[in-house]
Amino acid sequence: MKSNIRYGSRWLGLGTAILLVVGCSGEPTPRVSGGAQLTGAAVHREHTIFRTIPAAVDTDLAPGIVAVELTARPYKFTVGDQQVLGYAYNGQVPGPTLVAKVGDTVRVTLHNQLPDPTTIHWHGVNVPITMDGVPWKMPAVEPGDSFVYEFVVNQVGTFWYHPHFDTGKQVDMGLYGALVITDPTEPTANRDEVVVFDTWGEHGGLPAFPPLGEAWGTVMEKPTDHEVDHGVDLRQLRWTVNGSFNPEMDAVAGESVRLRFVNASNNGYLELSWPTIRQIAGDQGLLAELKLPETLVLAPGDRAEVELLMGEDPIVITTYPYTMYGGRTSGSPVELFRVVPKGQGNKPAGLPWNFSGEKPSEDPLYTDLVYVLSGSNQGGVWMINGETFPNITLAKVATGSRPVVEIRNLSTTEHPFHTHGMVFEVLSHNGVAPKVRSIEDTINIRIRESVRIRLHPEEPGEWMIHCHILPHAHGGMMTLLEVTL
Ligand SMILES: [Cu+2]
Repeated sequence: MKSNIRYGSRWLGLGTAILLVVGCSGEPTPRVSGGAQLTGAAVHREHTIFRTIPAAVDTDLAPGIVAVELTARPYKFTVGDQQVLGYAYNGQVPGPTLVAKVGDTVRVTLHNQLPDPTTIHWHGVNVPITMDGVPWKMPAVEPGDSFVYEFVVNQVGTFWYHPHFDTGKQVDMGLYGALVITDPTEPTANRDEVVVFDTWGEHGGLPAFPPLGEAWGTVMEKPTDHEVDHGVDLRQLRWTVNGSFNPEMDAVAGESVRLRFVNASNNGYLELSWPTIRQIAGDQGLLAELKLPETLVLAPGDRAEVELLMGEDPIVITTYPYTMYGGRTSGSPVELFRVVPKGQGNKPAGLPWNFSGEKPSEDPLYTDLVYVLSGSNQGGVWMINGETFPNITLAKVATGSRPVVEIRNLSTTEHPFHTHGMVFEVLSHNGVAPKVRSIEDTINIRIRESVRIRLHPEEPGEWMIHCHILPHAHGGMMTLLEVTL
């Protein structure tokens, strides 16, 4: 049986389909009551029903091929009680979840019905350079045109896709979705859900998007990034969970729930908190061992997977106020969503994940490349090694080499450092090596922090390396690294 069919049936129940019809009509999301008597929430709000993101339909029945059509077009939808005009893939925000098995060929036909050129970048997935969605290697897809992205997936985990053309605007307007690559030998949780977080402004009633009838351009032309970046005071950010505020997911006491988190915000950080976080995976699939962190920081672009072991008590997922300007700030944790079990039963045991237990590689104590991050909000110029994209020095590394890179953050904000086309192993943060081997494609560099990584270049091409705070990327914090044959 094809994986997408199996997952499709579990991820797209009838109840969800009905909900989506309601959502598409522009009516506010139906609400559920009953949250008031539950304990544990730092801030009580009325709850909406958790929306399972519909999986993309695989139009090719051949085994080993996942063929999907994605149409990007302007779309009216609701965020909370507010109707907005954004962009969407296949008329849904987040876009459909693409599900493939490791080893599958993924073929995505993108139809551009936007007024702007666009592309799709496969964040965290090693694809050929011509499939990476960066417009200087391949022309962007013009309005009215189509393009076929095709690549074989050899990694396992939770990835995401989004445009890499006018990225800050197009992602902000709703163009993003998850790509889940499964391993058939993994244990199966009773419920497996993608959870995509995004931020929306709440600043003096200003909508994150222009009200219906107003062109987006009128907002873009304003001299500040206030609306575009969802505001300056990032503590006020409101987070949507699969497009809804404060949803409630149901579960069954005695069962396990696997959650696949994606932070799709342009610039919002999450510091997730709930009793007993059981983190099983990061950017690049299973961790080397189960992690039980007190909190879980998700920088823009980051992914993580956790397992919830449901007893009879609800689990309330909150976030501490965390900003790029140095991390956690004052204020109580805010509820993002909750998982409420039905029935009776004890917490099950954790699933038998095949953790490798691998130790980190030894730091060879030489450095092949240094990236110094600098810049400031004053003028919005952000640099890597004193250069702003596209006026950069092209560094080169060889396919199959394992160059050591040191990233030093001399600016006054944190930066999620993201590599295209290759993953990397984390060697150390400020000289401290991780306990176990850690493979990533996006890593948060804190203020004044020095992080050493070892790149794994395997695919030739000129690859982007950039900050995933999208206003920083637009402000110049991008460079290219050429992987030579
Ligand atoms: Cu940055």
